[in-house]
Amino acid sequence: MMEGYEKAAADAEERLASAADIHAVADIERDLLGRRSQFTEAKRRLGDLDPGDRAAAGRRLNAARERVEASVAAARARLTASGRADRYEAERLDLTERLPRVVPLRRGHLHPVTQARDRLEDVFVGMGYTVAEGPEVESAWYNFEALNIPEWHPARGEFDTIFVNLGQPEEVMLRSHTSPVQIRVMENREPPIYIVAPGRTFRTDTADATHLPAFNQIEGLAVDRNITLGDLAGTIDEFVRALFGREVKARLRPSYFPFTEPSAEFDISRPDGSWLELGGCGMVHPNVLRNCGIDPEEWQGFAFGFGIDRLAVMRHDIDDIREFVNNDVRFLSQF
Ligand code: FA5
Repeated sequence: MMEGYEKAAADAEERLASAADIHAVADIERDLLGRRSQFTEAKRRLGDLDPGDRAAAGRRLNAARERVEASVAAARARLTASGRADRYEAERLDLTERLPRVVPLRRGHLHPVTQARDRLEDVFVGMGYTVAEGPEVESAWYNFEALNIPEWHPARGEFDTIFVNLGQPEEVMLRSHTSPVQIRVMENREPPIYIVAPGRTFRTDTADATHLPAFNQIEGLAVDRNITLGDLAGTIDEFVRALFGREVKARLRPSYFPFTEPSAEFDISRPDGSWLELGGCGMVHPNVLRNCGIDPEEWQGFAFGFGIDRLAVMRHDIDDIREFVNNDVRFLSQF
């Protein structure tokens, strides 16, 4: 009888270890310690033993019971802790945000035309110039008249101007070049003046490989004493070298602009040996200085204006200027 119970108590640990939940533990507990268990039966039978053997048998029985009780308590603790852990796991809310790893995050960058503009500003600032700005909508005075292009002048037609329906006919327009900024600066500042003025310009030009109806120019103006055409040529050489290195050459071709005298156009060499027209330049016309209240006997100046989009085309060896406004990220991300 005692041996049977002790054997059952010894097996209890194994049975409890494989119990799946606390209900199974309760069944085993009832089986081993309950009212109809072998333990209860053995306890009842203690009375049948000789009084001399009773105490020792009772101690053995208690020891076996204590072992079973300890194993039951341990199994219950294990199953309630893991049961709670399971429930927590099942009810867990994932509050962390995870981005799909298939599309890695990539940093964007400035548009190649903006990069060219920034670089140009840096080069000229390095040469002692400051950056000036003017409005994109201009009056006929700033866009034409003060620049020595009176109303009757044929050069007005050459600028293919986009007019704004405001005031007198052909009085207000989208600026067709950045040269009006020269006038605004000279009206407001005393020489010596060394400025560059980058910005958007507009013409009725049809878009093609080298033209856009909305494009960017950068204007340069230097007004000081004893300025010569040599200073202008040296400045152009210097900025072309700073921007492209020594391989690219610049050349001046005689030309005509009403606001400069003499005037020239300047080209830069392309890798295939051809030349690309980049802009116009010249010595500031005395009439322009006078229109701004500057005495041409005392002060001279040179000015230049060229296309930033054209320059970026050249810089990156691009075939078609329209690529810059298609906004195809596959194209733009290369620069
Ligand atoms: C002028 O606009 C003069 N204001 C430049 C100037 C300034 C001359 C100061 C003398 C003194 P022109 O129309 O040539 O000049 O334009 C200058 C440059 O702008 C061109 O050489 C070209 O690089 C760029 N450009 C002109 N039209 C377009 C266009 N539709 N698309 C892209 N670039 C253009």
